[in-house]
Amino acid sequence: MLRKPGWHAIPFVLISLANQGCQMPSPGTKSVAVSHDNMVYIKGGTYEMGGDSTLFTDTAPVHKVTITGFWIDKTLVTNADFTAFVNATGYKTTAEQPPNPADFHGVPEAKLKSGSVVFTPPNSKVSLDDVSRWWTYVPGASWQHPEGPGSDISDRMNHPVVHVSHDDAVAYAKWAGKMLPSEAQWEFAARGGLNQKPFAWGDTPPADAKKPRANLFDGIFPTKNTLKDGYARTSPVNAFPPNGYGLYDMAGNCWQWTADFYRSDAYAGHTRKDPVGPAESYDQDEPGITKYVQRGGSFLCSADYCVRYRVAGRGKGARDTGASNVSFRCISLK
Ligand SMILES: [Ca+2]
Repeated sequence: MLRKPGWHAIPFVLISLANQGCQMPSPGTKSVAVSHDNMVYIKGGTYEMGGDSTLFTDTAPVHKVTITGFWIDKTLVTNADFTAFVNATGYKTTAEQPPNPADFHGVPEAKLKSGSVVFTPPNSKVSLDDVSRWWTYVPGASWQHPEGPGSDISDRMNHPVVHVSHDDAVAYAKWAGKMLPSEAQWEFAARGGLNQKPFAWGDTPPADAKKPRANLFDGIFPTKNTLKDGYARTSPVNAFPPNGYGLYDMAGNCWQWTADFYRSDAYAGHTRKDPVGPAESYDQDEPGITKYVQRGGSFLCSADYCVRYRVAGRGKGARDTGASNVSFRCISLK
């Protein structure tokens, strides 16, 4: 019995320390010439965007969309890629910057420490309605220290960069001469040429596949991970089979930021050709927080909770908030 899809988005109250108001771009983020290395050209075409609204009401209606051809990264942006960006620019991510006390009235300044939220699995069964039972704000957690101080990325250079905010992803994309995909571009690429299939690889649910198709949460979320796919957290960006367009991790591993604002009814406003997101975001769960769409699901998605690794599934995240399962990939129009 499929449980009603849960939600991995992190409530504002939990990550308030990670929300730091308007971030000024770091100096020196001059673009490099765009390279098509590690990219695939997606020939333009028309497809049916959206999915089963009985599972996710925000994936309705299924509608025809025509996409102009574009280049897209084969893999998520890795720690090695992000290191090159930071070395070239001196960029500091949102999670590495101290919170502005002006944004946190009533919070003692001593508690305003930079950091990010980290998946911390509980030891015993918990209510799936309370995400604070498996998300912890960890001072010092950042892309370089994914589980906080004491952890590092030295043996994860080919894993996706994590703890990146939307601001961070946009800054990287600009430096690389690229951009973030729209939802419509992302889903067209993720479907890999298949029409209205539930998964990026076709019809077979991950649990029924002979070999793991993606880095998901195997077992009973969030306490019992059987590690059937071999990974409790992130995995190398090419560890699982690519989809029909040669793209890796279009399901699982890490959520992927897109360029589009989140609204549950966004598709009602889509144009037929190259649709973009709404003019402003609105999330009924947390009105007033600017949110962008994330796609693909992550290593925390399971069959009994948050099945948003389905190719039509949509996620959402506050603009200035990353997490230990949030990353991105880029596109280029030329
Ligand atoms: Ca896994």
